Amino acid sequence: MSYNEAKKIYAHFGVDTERALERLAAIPVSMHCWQGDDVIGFDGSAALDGGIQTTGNYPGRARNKEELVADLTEALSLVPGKKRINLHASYAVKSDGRDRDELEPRDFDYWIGLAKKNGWGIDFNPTFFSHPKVKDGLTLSSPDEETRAFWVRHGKACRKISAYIGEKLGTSCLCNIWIPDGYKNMPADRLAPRLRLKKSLDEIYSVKYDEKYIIDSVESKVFGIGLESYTVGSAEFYMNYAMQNGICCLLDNGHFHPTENVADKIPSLLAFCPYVALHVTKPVRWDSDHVVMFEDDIRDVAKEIVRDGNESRVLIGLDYFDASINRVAAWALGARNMQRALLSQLLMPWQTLKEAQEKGDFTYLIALTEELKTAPLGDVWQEYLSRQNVAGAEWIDEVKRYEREVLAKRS
Ligand code: RNT
Ligand code: ZN
Repeated sequence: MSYNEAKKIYAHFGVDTERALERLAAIPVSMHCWQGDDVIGFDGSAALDGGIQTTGNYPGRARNKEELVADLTEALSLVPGKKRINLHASYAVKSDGRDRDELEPRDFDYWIGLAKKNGWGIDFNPTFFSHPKVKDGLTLSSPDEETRAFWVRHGKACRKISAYIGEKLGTSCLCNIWIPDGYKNMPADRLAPRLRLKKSLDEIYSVKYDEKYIIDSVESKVFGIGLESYTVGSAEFYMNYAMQNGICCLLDNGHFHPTENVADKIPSLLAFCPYVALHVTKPVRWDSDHVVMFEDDIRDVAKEIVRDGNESRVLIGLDYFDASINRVAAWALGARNMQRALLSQLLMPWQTLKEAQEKGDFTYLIALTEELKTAPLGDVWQEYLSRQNVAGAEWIDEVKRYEREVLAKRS
């Protein structure tokens, strides 16, 4: 079927495919740099810790910034739409031995230059893991004052860097705080670590920046590997902290109980805050960080972003790290699937469905929703890809070529 026929079918349901494609092209998706090197970074860490894990040993891991940037650029050439990249502080490009608490904005000039050249925005994350200053698994909630102060300095340095990035690129940089702090076994005190985290955050956020340059977020979690009994930065802790302090929550859909509906948290938060940030991932039984697939839960997330026109308030970032498949393919797959999910929901007649709900006509609501499930989404997707000059299903052949010519030569 051709795009023109698909367009007619959607028009029959009151959906304007041209408008959907226009909106889709304007929604930024932030591509996480850490899929390419198994979250190792450039600052000397040999292995990933903090209760998160990459599993698999597929050949071709990027071992330095040249390889990482080449792979990321290759992956992004296979992804349609508006792009941002998401960096961690551990990907600083500096030639001296300054530690993470002494990072400076100029350490990210390399990335800023690259983003400028390619028209990408940048988002940022302080790195509170894979570092000798993590003491007994704790950072901002540590009872050891020297440790806590080190990580507060790191958080402050990262916010300064984020504001600098936002200013240089003319698009506000999301600065997201996630810490691994927690306990493997049952703690004797669940309050004191949280009060210390609160104090640390107060110190980090005491410096005020313009929202034009930086948007701050905090990312909660249920548990990490080896930290199963207690997580200092729980959902309730951060939600209250964010509300009290005018910052935003970041929802990672791997960070909730498996039966929780993470999509439904988006409108709940939007009722109170200007922004909600996302780490989109595919959790399989736990926070396993599998590649995002075109599946119901991701379509539900996409639904909550576009259905009320909130695409400028929901900041979409990807967060997964699969080392068992070609990493460039992993990047492209997840980003394409996120876009595909957004398109699937942009092609729904939400106004009509909302009216049916208001009238209490749930029969019509269900009937129309079900009919649209088999509407020709694929033809509109193909049209989008060709307008964006991005490969269709043959993108995987390009990744295979890149694997043969570049990745395979690395070992
Ligand atoms: C960990 C969090 C966090 C990290 C990245 C690397 O559970 O999801 O966002 O995955 O920052
Ligand atoms: Zn995350």
